[in-house]
Amino acid sequence: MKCIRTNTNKTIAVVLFLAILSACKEEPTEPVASLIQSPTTIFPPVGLIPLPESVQPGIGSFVLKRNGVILTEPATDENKWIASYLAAKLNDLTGYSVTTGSAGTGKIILTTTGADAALGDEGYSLSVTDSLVKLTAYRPEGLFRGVQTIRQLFALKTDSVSSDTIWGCTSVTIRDRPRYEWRGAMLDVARHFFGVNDVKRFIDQMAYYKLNTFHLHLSDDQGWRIEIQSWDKLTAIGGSTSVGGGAGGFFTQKDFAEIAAYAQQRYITVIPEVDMPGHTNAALASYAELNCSGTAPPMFTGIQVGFSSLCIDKAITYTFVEDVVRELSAVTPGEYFHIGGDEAHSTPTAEYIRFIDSVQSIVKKYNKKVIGWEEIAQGNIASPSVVQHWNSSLALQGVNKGAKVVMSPSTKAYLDMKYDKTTRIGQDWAALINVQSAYEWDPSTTIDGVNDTHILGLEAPLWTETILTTNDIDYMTFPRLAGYAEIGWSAKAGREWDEYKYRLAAQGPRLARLGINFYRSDEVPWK
Ligand code: TNX
Repeated sequence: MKCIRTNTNKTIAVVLFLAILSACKEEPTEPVASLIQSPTTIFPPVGLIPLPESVQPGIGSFVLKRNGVILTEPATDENKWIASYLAAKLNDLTGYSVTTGSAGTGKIILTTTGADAALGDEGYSLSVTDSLVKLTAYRPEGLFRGVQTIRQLFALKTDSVSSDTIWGCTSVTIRDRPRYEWRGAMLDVARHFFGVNDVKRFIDQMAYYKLNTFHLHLSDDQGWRIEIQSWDKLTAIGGSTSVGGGAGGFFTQKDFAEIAAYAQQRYITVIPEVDMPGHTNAALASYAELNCSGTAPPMFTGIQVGFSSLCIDKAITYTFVEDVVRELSAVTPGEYFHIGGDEAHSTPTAEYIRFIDSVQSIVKKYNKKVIGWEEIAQGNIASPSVVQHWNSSLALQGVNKGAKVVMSPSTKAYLDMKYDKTTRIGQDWAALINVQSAYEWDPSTTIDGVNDTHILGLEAPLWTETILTTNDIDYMTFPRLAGYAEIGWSAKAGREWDEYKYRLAAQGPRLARLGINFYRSDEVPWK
C-alpha cells in the first residue's frame, strides 16, 4: 500500500480518520470486514495530535498484554529510561504491569539501531502489527517523540460477549518528523508563583504533544522568582508577594536545576527569562541602589505594565545584570537566555538600545544565545539572536539584522486570552481566542516578509495575572495547546479545522484520564 502524505492535503487526514473509524464500526463494510479476525481486536479511532507526516493503516490489531515487556536496542541508559517512561505511562493508562527488559520476548521494541538518518533528531517511524509495536528513531529524542504517539494509539475496547476490557491499537505504519524545530510554551511564575511540582506537571503535558521548548518567565513587576545568591533580597523582598497581594514564592537554584533536568530528560529545553529593563519593579523594590532616584518603590500587586525601568546609566545596573546572568546561566543547560525587553515604556528609546546592546554582550560572555521579545530588534542584535514576535512587526526588523523569529502572536497564541466573553478567568486585550481561532493560523503567514527561512517555530505563552491554580492553568492551556503543538509539528497543507476537531474530540477522554481540567468548548464534538 502506498504511503499517504499530509501534503496531499485534507485527503490524508480524512482517509486516516475514516480508515481507523471504519475499523471500529460494529458492522464494517468491505474490504475492512474481511481483514478483522475477531471483535476483540477492534479498537476505537484514535485521532492523533499532532498529525504525523505519513500514516498507512494496516491489517488487524495489536493487543497489549497485562505483563507486556518493552525492549530497547541498544540497551543504553538513555534508551532504557525512555522504555521505563513508556511503561509507566502505559501502566497509568491501563492499570497493567508492563515492564522493561533488554532481552526476551518483548512485544514493544524501541530501537535506534540502523535507523535512517533522514529521520533527524526528533523523527521516528512506527510499525504496529498483530504481534509487534516497533518504534525506530535515529536519536533517542526521536524515540521519546514516537513514544507519545504510542501513548495516543492505545485505546480501550470492551468485549461485547465477556465484558472484559482490553487495551490495544489498530495496526498502522507511521513515519513522522516535525515541521519546526522550536515548539514551545511559556509559564509566567512571576504574576502568580507555581512550585516545582506544578511546573513539572506542565512539562509532562507539553511532552505529550511533542513540544520541546519550555520558557519560564521568572521575573516581573510583581515578583522575582529565582534565587540569585549575590543579591539575596531579590527573593526575600521581590519574591514575597504576587498579583492581588497574596503569597509569593521563588525557586532556589537547586529547584531550577531540578526543573531543567526534568525537562531535559523529556527532551524539552528550559529557557529562563529575566525581563528587563522594564517589568522590573520587584527588583527595584528589593534594592534602592538599582533605582535612578536611589529610593526603592513598594512591591506592586496590580496588573498594569510599562511603568518600571532599571536605571540605564548606573554602573551598578550592569553589575546586577551580570551577576544574574552568570548565576542563572550556570544552572541552565540550554543554550538560550531570555532577556525580556518588552513594554519598556518608561525607558527612553536611546537608553533602551544602549541597554539591550550591553546585556547582549553580557549574555554572550556567559556563552548563551540571546532571545528577547521583538522590541529588542531595536537594538544592535544579530545572528544567532532570536526575537519573539507578540504584537508588532518589529520582528521583521530583527530578521533584517539577521535574527531568527519565534512566533507568539497575541491574537492567536496567547493562552491567557479568554475563549469567549463568558470565560471566568483570563484577559481579552488582544482577542477572544476560541479553540478554532487558536488552530487557524500559521507562523509563515503571520508577518509580511517573515517566512519559514526566518522562523524557528512557535510558542504559546501563559501569563498568570488571573491564573491562580493548576486547575486554572489546565483550563486556559487545554485544549488550545494541542492545536499549537500541531501547528508546530505537522505540515501546513494537511491542517483543516473541520478535520482536526474530530481528532481533538477523540483527545477528550485522554485529557480527562490525564487529570487535565480542559475547557469543553462546544466547538468540538467531544466524545
Ligand atoms: C503583555 S506579551 C505582556 C505581559 C502581560 C500580558 C498579558 C508581553 C511581552 N508582555 O507582560 O502579562 O500582556 O496578556
